[in-house]
Amino acid sequence: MTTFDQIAPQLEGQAIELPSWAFGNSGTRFKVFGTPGTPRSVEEKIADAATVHRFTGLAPKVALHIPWDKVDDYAALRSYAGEQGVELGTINSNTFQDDDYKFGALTHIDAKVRQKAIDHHFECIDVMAATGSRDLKIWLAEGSNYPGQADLRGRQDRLHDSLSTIYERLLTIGEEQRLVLEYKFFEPAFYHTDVPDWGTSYAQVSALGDRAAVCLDTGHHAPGTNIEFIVMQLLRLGKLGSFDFNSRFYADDDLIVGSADPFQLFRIMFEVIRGGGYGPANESGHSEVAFMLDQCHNVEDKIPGQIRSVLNVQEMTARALLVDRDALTVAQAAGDVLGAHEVFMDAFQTDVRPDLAAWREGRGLPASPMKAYAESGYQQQIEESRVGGTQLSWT
Ligand code: PSV
Ligand code: MN
Repeated sequence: MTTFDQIAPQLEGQAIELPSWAFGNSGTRFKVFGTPGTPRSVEEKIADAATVHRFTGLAPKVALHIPWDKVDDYAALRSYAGEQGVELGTINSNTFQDDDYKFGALTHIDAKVRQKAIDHHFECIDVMAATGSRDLKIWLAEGSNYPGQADLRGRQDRLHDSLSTIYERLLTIGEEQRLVLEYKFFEPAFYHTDVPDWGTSYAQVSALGDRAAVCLDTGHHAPGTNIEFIVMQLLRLGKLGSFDFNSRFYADDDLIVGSADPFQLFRIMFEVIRGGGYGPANESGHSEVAFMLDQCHNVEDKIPGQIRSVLNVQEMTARALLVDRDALTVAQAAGDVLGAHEVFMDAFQTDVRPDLAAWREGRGLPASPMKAYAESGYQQQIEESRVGGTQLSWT
């Protein structure tokens, strides 16, 4: 049996990146509900993200989405984040909310529209240079709704050309910057999507070079997909760049990670650990795989929603670390089907919450970050002070 004390050192330095948009209002195409205390500025979003980090010690970075988080002075925003105790992380581009992109952006048949989308990515790269961000994350809402509507092959070729131009520019701003390409099997397009699966993302990023990798959003697969298999394969190929963690029951629900299927999160973390994707940072201070959340809190309070999320990731990481890998290897080699399964399930069924509470206290963190946040008065304070102005949303 592996014990908590044996795995505890590996919990040090776990870092989960928070999405700035999780602190703004969000909803469905039917309704976006406002919540008292919602940020009216990027700075207020960063202050809320820093609050999650203060209570958990797990979330030292905030990812930005451009233009949602556009400001005049990114160097000043970087300093502000530093004063709050966090860093600015992944820069997400956005080519899905502009009329020109109705029929595509990086794949559009019209070179002028493609150039506009490329220029947007150049702007994101300039932002990265000012914020010190490592990753440019690209998700494309491109595809078609009806068979025959689009030239599937032509779009794939144009995507390659556009991504190559962006990638070449990215290489000019530093040694460590990376392009990560996110896939999603449908939505907003319903017949075909230009980057629908990990294989297409892998083919596109492999054609770019070493500093391009795949982003795996856990909500972007057909129901029943074995996501941990994809994790294993991408790590095996050296192309797992980042995660967008969330949970789903039906489609891209963007619910709290680990809430719909904690066992799936455990299985994913097990493959991440076994594949070498989890661990101490390299010499530039980064672990290779970026663990980001991509969630929306439509009906629950956003800050405790994010606290719950990072705690869920930490709990499933601890349980996955508890798998007795030696015993598992022996059972697998012996063809002991049920023995191997039992080793795996023993770790999953272990309640690590009391050990984690004690571990946190030993590091000057609250034993229960959820309770400590609820008692801190921060929620009341933002609800009372953030009156007037326009609450930020995903538009
Ligand atoms: C698309 O559904 C996505 O997962 C991408 O990561 C976007 O950038 C993000 O959601 C925005 O909500
Ligand atoms: Mn995503």
